[in-house]
This record gives sequence, C-alpha cells and structure tokens, in this order.
Amino acid sequence: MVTDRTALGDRIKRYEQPPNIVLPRRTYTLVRVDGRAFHTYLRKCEKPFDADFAADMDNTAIALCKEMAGVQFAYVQSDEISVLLTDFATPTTQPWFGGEVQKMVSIAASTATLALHAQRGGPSIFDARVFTIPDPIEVGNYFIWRQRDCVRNSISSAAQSFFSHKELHGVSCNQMQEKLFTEKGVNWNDYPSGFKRGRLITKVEDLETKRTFWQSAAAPTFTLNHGEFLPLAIPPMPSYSEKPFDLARQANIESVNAMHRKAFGEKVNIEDARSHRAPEPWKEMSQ
Ligand SMILES: Nc1nc2c(ncn2[C@@H]2O[C@H](COP(=O)(O)OP(=O)(O)OP(=O)(O)O)[C@@H](O)[C@H]2O)c(=O)[nH]1
Ligand SMILES: [Mg+2]
Repeated sequence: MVTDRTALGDRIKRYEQPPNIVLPRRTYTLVRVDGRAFHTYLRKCEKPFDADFAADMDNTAIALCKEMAGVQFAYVQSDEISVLLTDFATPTTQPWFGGEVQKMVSIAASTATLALHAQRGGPSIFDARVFTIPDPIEVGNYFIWRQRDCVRNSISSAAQSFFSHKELHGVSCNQMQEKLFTEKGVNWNDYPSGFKRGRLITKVEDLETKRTFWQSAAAPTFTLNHGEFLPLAIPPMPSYSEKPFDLARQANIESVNAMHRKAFGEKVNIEDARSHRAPEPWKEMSQ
C-alpha cells in the first residue's frame, strides 16, 4: 500500500510541475505588487494625495524588503510597489525562493496585503507579478517607465480633484497642468516631491551603531546619467574579464554608499507630513 501511495503522490505531483515556473539565475528580478480596486478601497481618502496612505504604502514596501532576499531597493508610487532583487552578489548567493514564480508572487501579494491591512484594515488586497530583465540599462528603463506613470497619474489626480470628468475629457497631461495653474492657481510643482515622483526604499546604515534599516525617501527624477541614483543603485553584473567577484562586490558596496548619499541628499520626505510616524534615525541621517 505504501508503494501505491508513493506512486499516486508522484503521479499527482507531475500535474503540479508544469505551471511551477522557475526564473533564470544570475539576472535582475523585478517584483511588482499593485492594490486591487484601490480606487474603491481609497474612496474616503484625501484627494488627490493622502499622506497617511502614502506612509502606509512605504511601510508595506519596507515589509516586502524585509521578507525578500537580495533586495537592492524598492520604488513606491500610487498603489504599487516595485522591488529589485539580484542573486549574483557572490558565487553562492541564492535567489529568493529559488526563483519559484508561484512562491514569489503568492508570498509577495500576501505579505503586502497583510502589511497594509495591519495598518489600515479593510480589503487591502494586492496582486503581484514577477519577471526578470537581463540588462541593467533596461532595469533602469523599467524604473523610468514606472516613474513616468507616477508623474502622469499625479498630474491627472491633481486635476481630477479640481475639475469634473467632463471638463478633463480629451485634455492632455500638459494641458491639465496648465489648466490647474491658470484656472485654479494650483501649481502641480508645489506638491510634495514624494507625491509627484514617488518614493524610494533603500537600506541605510547608522554610521555610529552600524545598524542597518530600510528607509523611505522622496525619489529623485530617474535618469540613466552617470552618477545619478539608478546607475549607482543597480548593481553591476560581475564579469570574467574586468571584475572578479571581490571587485564587483566592492564596486557594489561603493555604489550603494553613494546611492544613499544621493537618496538622502533629497530631503523632501513623505514622513514630513506624518512626523510621528518617522523612524527616528531618519532625522539624524538626513541632516
Ligand atoms: N484618494 C486617493 N486615492 C488614491 C491615492 N493613491 C492612489 N489612489 C487610488 O488608487 C488608484 C490606483 O490606480 P489603479 O491601480 O490603476 O486602479 P485600481 O482601482 O487599484 O484597480 P486595479 O489595480 O486594476 O485593481 C487610483 O486610481 C486612485 O483612485 C491617494 O493618495 N488618494
Ligand atoms: Mg491598483
């Protein structure tokens, strides 16, 4: 009977295998969670931007960063969070859940759901997707794409809080900005940076205690220019010819340090709106 049961188990497990996709190793992995029907979930929130919700999303992103392995940084905008993971820091670095797609998406979605629910209650359900991008330049372009979406949505949310759906029909993003300014005296540029361009979650080290922690800061405008945040924060892929592992690792440590200087040079922070929620070290680090 035991052999029968084993045979049955083996047979049934073969049905589970085909959809159990495993991501390729030694590449860049993006995980994005997005709030399901948050238009409805947030209908009682402040419009166009709710500082409490933004701080809760930042804390949700921090919960994701703590749960995942190989996190480089996360980017938060509106009701979505993108996390960049790598698995090539050392020759023996393992990917999160061995790169098993079903594990990654289900744990990412449930971690985000639970983290936001713990803060605000309600049906804070997230969906999740995961994929790899083999080229660091394209990884940079991914974040530029998400930030463009953030800017577009931010302008249109601001406009929607002053004009009716009908008044905005067929109006472009640039025209919305102009309309806000000329007809309502509202300059979109005056909104806090974290609402216009999103926020970054990066790992910061307290220089005195050497304690590390995840921290949110307003994102700079993303570009692929040398010395800017994305080229510094997206770690280089180690290669045979120029960068043996130790060198690549050192280069990465330096990039991350520079990245933190860059991120924390930008002081406008969503936490300004909720100083009671600001983790204490943030204030010290940013001065
Ligand atoms: N009031 C308010 N709403 C917000 C804020 N941030 C995001 N939202 C809402 O969240 C929605 C996010 O957009 P989507 O993700 O495209 O829409 P969704 O309703 O979540 O629908 P699906 O993601 O397709 O399930 C926006 O349309 C806004 O309605 C905020 O700060 N204040
Ligand atoms: Mg959504």
